[in-house]
Amino acid sequence: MKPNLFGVVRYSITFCIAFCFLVSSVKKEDFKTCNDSGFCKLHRAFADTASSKEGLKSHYSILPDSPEVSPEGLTATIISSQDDSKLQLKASFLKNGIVRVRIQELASEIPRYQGPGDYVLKNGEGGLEHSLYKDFKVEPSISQKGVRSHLITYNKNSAGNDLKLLLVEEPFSLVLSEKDDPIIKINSLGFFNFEVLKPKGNSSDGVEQVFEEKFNKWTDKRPRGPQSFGTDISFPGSSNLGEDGMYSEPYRLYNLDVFEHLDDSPMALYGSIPFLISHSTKGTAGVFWLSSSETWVDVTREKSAIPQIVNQIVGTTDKNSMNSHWISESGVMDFFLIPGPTPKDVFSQYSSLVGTTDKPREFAIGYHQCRWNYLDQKDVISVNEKFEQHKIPFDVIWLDIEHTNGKRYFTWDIAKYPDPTEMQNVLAQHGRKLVNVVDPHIKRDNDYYIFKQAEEKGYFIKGSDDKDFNGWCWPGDSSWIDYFNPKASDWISDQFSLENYKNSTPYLFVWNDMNEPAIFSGPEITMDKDIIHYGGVEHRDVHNIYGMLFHKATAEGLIRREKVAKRPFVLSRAYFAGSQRYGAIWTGDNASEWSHLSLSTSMILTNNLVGMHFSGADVGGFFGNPSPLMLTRWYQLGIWHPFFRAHAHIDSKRREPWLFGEPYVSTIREAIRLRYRLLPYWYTLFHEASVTGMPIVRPMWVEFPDFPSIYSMESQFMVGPALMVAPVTEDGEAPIQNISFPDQQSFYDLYEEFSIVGKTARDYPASLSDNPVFVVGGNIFPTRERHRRSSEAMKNDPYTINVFNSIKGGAKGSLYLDDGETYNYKKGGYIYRKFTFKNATLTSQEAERPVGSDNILYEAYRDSVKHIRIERVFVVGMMNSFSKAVITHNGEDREVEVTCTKKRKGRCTVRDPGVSVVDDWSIRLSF
Ligand code: NBV
Repeated sequence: MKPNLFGVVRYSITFCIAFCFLVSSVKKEDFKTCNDSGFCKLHRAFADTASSKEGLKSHYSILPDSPEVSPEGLTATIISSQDDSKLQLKASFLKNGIVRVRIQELASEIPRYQGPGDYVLKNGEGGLEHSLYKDFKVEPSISQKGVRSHLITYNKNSAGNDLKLLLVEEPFSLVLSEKDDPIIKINSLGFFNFEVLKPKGNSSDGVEQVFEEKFNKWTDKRPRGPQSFGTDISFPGSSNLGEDGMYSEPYRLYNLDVFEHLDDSPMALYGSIPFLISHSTKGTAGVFWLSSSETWVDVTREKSAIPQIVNQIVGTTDKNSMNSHWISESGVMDFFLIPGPTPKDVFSQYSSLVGTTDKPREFAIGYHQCRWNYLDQKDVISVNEKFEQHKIPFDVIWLDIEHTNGKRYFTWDIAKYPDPTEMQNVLAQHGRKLVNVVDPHIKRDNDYYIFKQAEEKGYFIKGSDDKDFNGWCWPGDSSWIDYFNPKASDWISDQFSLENYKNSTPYLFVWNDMNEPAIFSGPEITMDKDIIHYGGVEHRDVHNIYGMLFHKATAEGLIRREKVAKRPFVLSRAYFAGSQRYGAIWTGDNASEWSHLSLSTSMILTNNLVGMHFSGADVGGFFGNPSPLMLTRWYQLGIWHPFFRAHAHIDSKRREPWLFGEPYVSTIREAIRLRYRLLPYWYTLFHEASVTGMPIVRPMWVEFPDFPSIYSMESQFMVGPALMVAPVTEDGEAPIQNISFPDQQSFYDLYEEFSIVGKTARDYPASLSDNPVFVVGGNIFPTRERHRRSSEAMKNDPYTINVFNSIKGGAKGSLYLDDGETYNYKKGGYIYRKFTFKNATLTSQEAERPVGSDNILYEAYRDSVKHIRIERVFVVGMMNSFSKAVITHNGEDREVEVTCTKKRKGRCTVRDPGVSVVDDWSIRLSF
């Protein structure tokens, strides 16, 4: 079994299933281990010492009488008894229960990078000021043992319980509690350790301080010297991480291009999101660590030998605690305690900081067909036609780096693609789009206009010699735009305009690859940390957000390129917290291996928990050649991931679905069609995620938080609240799937509609055509049942409403629709229906509209879709048989026929109830 949930850190590579084998040739020696990184090694050694001695006390304490209170929060001075260094602690409280803690030198001659808040937080640093909770109370106290502390009662959570933060003076520690139950503890293990910035010279013992650090052939000059920090953050009561979730190395959050990455490893990868969630039957909580510098995180189970310094004061023993040790290289120690208490609260609290997934273009949630590379224009058109012939829907075809003139992005290899505009128009006539790759490395070539302009304007990142930084990448000698310069970022956005990007049309969208940034000639295949960006910022401080800034600039370019702003679609490989505001990401270069097939779900679930909802994995596996069976299984899984794209390496064999013959092509067609039938449900989930921050695909515990037996489960997962997917990810003609049903709820097989009530598990032999999916009773979801070539071709199709009764009877669900491309929805141009089924009556009502919605845009949109009707209603799980339905619509009652069958676990069908999707109506089943 996989580790459970607590280890929901970051990024891409998450957790592996036991026994996954992969032949991988990752070059481990190219990448640092904790031991190779001076600051990681230092903090781990510090933690080992702190854990080894019984009763060892942290040498940090709060300077007596330093705590001060203002409406902005509490400040205090932390002092180290080892070197008398002083740090300033600031704690501020947000209205939704979040506590922000910032720690840095009280005074320093050398400025510290003040953090990436302006890029990462949804409204920048200033945005949080409006969310401050100023009405908190502070009570200082002295325990019987003479320990001084300050108890801040600041808010209530959604359960109505008081939230309290306890600041203990000696040793310095913080405890966040709900009522009097600790939920998060800081420095309770004594790992807090802060390297204070000092000018170069001799240390107090006369030894010259070491500033430089070497790795392989590279030297990091570290001009400001060591400045790292770390602390333990524990979650009492969170005990469900399995042993196999533990690694000897910490998780590494440092965006890197790790070629042929392992399937189960805490090594760095393309993206990182420093957000950790803990869940237990007691509740859900999290910590968001706002640092864009290299960060390592150890996640460990409570070791009984560790003296719990804080426990002695707050009086709990927390035998079941999960501990994390966070270590960052530079910037300010800045973290947000996210109190929950429900999973839903945690997602909404986190997204109040970094924003939610931006609503995608509707086509972007359809199927994407990619490979490195479609050879030429003829090839693209022929693939488009073959999809028609085989009646397989798809929305987008992609061009990789070979479409350019010598890896000069924004250009075309005209010999291969003689008329790119015509090519895009042909696709558009079929309701389809094109995506081109635009990488961040710019070929150093005086005849290349992008290079020339960027060089003249001084927009490139500078090297240590103050000349444009020159590194090696696909085009040979290359330079990189400095997105920290707002003018440079703006300029690159302009390069996506229809005038500047020659042969581009509004049907062209973009893919940002290699934006970690990947630099073949750099340390660990990336940029040197001591490079200085615009504004004097060292790359070390901002490495993990570089890729996001390129993603953002690209998305802005696409928004701007038409007179009426349209939503962009940009796929990025690198990402950080906040990237969800700019587009989708994918999990990078996976392999055609069974282990990578199941791993993809682990990675995508993790990304969904940490707000990066629009993510997917290369269907088929990037490296290698999948067997027809593996490819089919991969499609059957891929349709359940928010971003659904097939992709393949240039050396892999062609693998468009029809190349494999029967029964594979039909099975793949069925899978893709199922994705398209469910697009209204997916689009509604994307809408809800964009408002609430709820993950689109969810680990089981999010929907069933009180069932510890499924906490670690990733072999089954939820797509929204209604569908539980149990994908087949192993070889064999008909492997037996052991499927769990965690609640005393009705689960219905999506295809057969029989219900399973009160069973905890069941064995299913899964033959090739089986793609096990179960509907959780109590849900209603919309589908569109006509097979079309693309999502655009479905726009006017009628809806089917699928009602699945809960065990007690009754169900609810929703349907969201808008024009799928503009921002009119922001001003009310959308339809959002809520469905309820109660007492044999299905009701459609308008969901609450935000105050200030524009009625004109609403009316206009409503008018444009009012012809779209509900063509069918299925109600599954009915005890009785009904013969008619009474439709109440526009103040009138009408009767229509109903057919009920016992065979299908009591399924009743109302055909053509004669109601529009935009109206209020009810359908009452009657005898
Ligand atoms: O642009 C080529 C590939 C691309 O197909 C892939 O999806 C990216 O992850 N790219 C990496 C660079 C080369 C990888 C070997």
